[in-house]
Formats: sequence, structure tokens, C-alpha cells
Amino acid sequence: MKITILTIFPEMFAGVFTESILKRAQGQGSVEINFVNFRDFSLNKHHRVDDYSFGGGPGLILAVEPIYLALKSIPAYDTAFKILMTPQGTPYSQKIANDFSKKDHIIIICGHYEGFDDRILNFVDMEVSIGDYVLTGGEIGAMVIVDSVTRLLPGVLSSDESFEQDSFYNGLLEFPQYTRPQEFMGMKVPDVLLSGNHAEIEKWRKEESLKRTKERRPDLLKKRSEND
Ligand code: 6GU
Repeated sequence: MKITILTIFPEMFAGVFTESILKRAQGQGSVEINFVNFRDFSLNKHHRVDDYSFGGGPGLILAVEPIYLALKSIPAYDTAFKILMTPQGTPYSQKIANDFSKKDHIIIICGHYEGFDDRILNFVDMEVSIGDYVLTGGEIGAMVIVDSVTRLLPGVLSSDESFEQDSFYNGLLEFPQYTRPQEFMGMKVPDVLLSGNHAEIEKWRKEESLKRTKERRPDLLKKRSEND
């Protein structure tokens, strides 16, 4: 899969993309990540990409032209799936991550400043938000998308790391897990996990998953029954 990120701050991504699983996924060719700095496409002599909002208001907003020109510079940009990061977008979820992971090429546009010229929406397929809070820009959201999508690509996670048991993958939170020691400061690992009875363990884990989801995220249970 190819991911192209449009940003005026490509250095923000160093570290996140050069360690651990994202590093390995790129090294083995499961994902190819490229950056386009749309400041390079500003026609302004000071390379500005922002300007005042018509009608007034505080702060600067992103102009449409540099984004459009940057998009057009990407090979086969018209067939790629184009995502704009914005707090006004569709709330990101595991389901959306699963959908994105099936695409050949996604382009993620990171806004900054107080917003963007609304005409940018004519050149994107989807607006995505990563939650109901405000960030300084879309870059951290783009990292969230790249991370959550890359781990779903074939061959990225080993069988020990597999995502089929993830929280959210089956619409439930994960069951509790324990490792050695069997007893720590008087707190014991549940007996059933030490029993060696796989059917009993499976049953206990399913019950605990449900119990935890009911207590902490009843909204997930509701969503799950709506999807059935
Ligand atoms: Cl994608 N961008 C910004 N600036 N703030 C956000 C967001 C994105 N998602 C949630 N808050």
C-alpha cells in the first residue's frame, strides 16, 4: 500500500515512522510512505500557504491553491483515496481503519492554523477527525491513521502480534491478561488461567470481555447489536 502525506511539517513524522513496527513494515515493502510539502507549491513569493478569512475573524486559514497543486503533482492522484484531517470530519474508528487498509493508495492532507478554504473539499473523498478535541494541526491525526492502518496490512504483524484479538476488532474490549509472577503483593492471577483447561479459559475470557465492555463502554455493545 502507498500512503502520501501532504504537510508543511514533514519532520514531525520522524521517530513515529522510523521505529518499531512502522519501520519494519516500510523496510519489508508492506507500506511505502511519501511526503509532499505543499509549501513548495505556493505561488506566493514568500511561500505562504495561509491567508486571512474573507468576512473577517481571527487567525489565518489554509489556501486552496497550494493544496490543489500539491495533489496534482502526485502520480495517479485522481485514483487515490484522498483524506482531509479536520475536527469537522467523520470520527475515526477501527471500522474506518479496516476500510482504509484495503485501498491501494491513500493521500492524507494535514491542515494547520485556524482552518482551511472550504473549496478544498471539492478535491477530497473524506474528512476525518480523530476525536472531539482540538489539535494544533492534522499531523498527529495522520500518524494515528498511518499506524492503525499499517498494522492491518498483510504480513505486518507476526502471528503473536495479530490483530484478530484486539480491542474493537470484534466490537468488544479486551479481556484482562496476566504474566508472571502468579502472585504479586497478595494479588493473584485468576485460577482458571492456570488450569490448563482451554475451553474454560476461552469461556472466562469471553465473559470478561463482555463484562468489561458493559461496564466501561456500553455504547460499543449498542453499536455491535445494531451491526448484527
Ligand atoms: Cl484531524 N485536526 C485537528 N486540528 N484537530 C483535531 C483533529 C484533526 N481531530 C480531532 N481534533
